[in-house]
Amino acid sequence: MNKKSILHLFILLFALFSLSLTTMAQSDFKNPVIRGFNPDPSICRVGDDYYLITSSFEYFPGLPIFHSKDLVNWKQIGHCLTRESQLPLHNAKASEGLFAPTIRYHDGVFYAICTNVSDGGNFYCTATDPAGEWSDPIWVDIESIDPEIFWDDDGTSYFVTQGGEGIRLNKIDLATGEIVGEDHLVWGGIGGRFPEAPHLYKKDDYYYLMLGEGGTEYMHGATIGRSRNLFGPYESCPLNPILTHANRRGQSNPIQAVGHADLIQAHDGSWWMVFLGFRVLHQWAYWHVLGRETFLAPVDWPKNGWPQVNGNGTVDLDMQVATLPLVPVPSEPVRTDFNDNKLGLEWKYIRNPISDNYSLTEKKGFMRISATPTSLNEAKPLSAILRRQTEHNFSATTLLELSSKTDNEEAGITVLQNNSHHYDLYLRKNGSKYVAELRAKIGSLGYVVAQKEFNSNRVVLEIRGTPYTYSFYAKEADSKKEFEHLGGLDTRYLSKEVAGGFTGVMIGLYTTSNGKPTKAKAYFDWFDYVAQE
Ligand code: 6LW
Repeated sequence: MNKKSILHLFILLFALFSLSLTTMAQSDFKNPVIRGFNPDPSICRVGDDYYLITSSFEYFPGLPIFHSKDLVNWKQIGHCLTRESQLPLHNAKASEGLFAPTIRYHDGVFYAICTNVSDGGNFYCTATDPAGEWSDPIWVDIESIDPEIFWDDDGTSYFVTQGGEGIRLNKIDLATGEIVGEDHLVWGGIGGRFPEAPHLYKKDDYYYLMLGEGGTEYMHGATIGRSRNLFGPYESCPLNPILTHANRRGQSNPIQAVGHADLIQAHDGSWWMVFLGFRVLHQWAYWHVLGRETFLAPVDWPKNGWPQVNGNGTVDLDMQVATLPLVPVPSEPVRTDFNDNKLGLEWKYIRNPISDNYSLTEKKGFMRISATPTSLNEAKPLSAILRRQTEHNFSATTLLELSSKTDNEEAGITVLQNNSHHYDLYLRKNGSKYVAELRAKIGSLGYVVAQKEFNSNRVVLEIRGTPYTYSFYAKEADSKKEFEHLGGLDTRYLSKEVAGGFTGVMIGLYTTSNGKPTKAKAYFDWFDYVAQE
């Protein structure tokens, strides 16, 4: 073989090796793809851009919007509801407010469809840029939840919802939100509890209707039916439930409650499913604290056939499957230094915030939060900013400067499932000194677990999480001393199984005067969040 042939052979072998590396790099991903409390995912595609929305309940802003180029790496780009005129949450108790949303793209317009169960009911907003701004809601007068809009081939638009016995279809005038014509109950699924989360797809001359069934806990699953006629009758898929862990195959899976799914055809023609599930902990009992998260699975959907999810309808934390070409997104910085004049998208308020209670400019480089009489135990707008706990193993640390005159005023850091289940590490005045206290609130049980006296109003507070324990530490900010360990509390009592509801543990920076008039202020210099997958 002459030199030229050897060179060509080398170039060919190198090209094949590079291609194999690229392919190898696209052959696995970790679930959940959006970590921490992000339930009821819905997805749409524009070209090779993917957009996803999740439910947000009593938290403000509402309906986070995420973007991806590969379905695996997601970055939040905004929220749909950022104004009180869009999102009244004054009446929202824990796990009320915004239930399951849908995001769709039609004729150049994005639609976010959802239900505010605490004020107004069903609505949709529109945008040409999914990062926002989004329009004010167009309210839809229909009693139901889990809405979506489906456009038929003739352009007719339908409002699809979960209503009582099953899934309802109503023609809708999208200019006004008016429901027109008769109400159609089209399919109730395969007989599971709570048929809900409907999503309609037109493929190969069939209408496919996918549901969540079994309830959004351990019996959850996704089922699908199809019909040549939009109004049915729908034939059940012989593989149903096409996704579930409520069976022998899924019973020991560390992911449970999979269901509430949405299907998407990728820009390369492959089919995928996003859905909710939760990462379960187990010590005799089962529980979860992170809330329902967003997961991804590949779908094999042959022409005129039925969709098959990940081969057998179950999924894993480590998915050994070929992905789209991966396009990583920048990871979140550990430190929030509060030097910017607005908070990052990961930060939320509970219900509609009182804007005067927050300032990033009053003391440059600090987040200033003014106390109000509302305590952590009340279903009211708490003076707090919160972010999701996204992993079982994490640390959350903050430097706090408390400006306070009385011992009923406090400020600190909390791990909060809801207003009746939270663990709080805070500083308050104690005569001429200060005291750091660790307090547990578990339903009707509440007590101060430990105290540590300090001379300074500047402290560093830290929570370290593991799957079974939250541990709490404090130290004076300007001393060389090590952290004082105040105690460890079970994660189990902040779980959904104990606290109930639909959200997940949030890590909050807060202040309150516990029911009395106050002028106290909390200045947070920085916040560090380190999470280990
Ligand atoms: C949502 C319903 C559900 O509206 O839980 O997972 C409700 N399923 O579809 C709140 O997330």
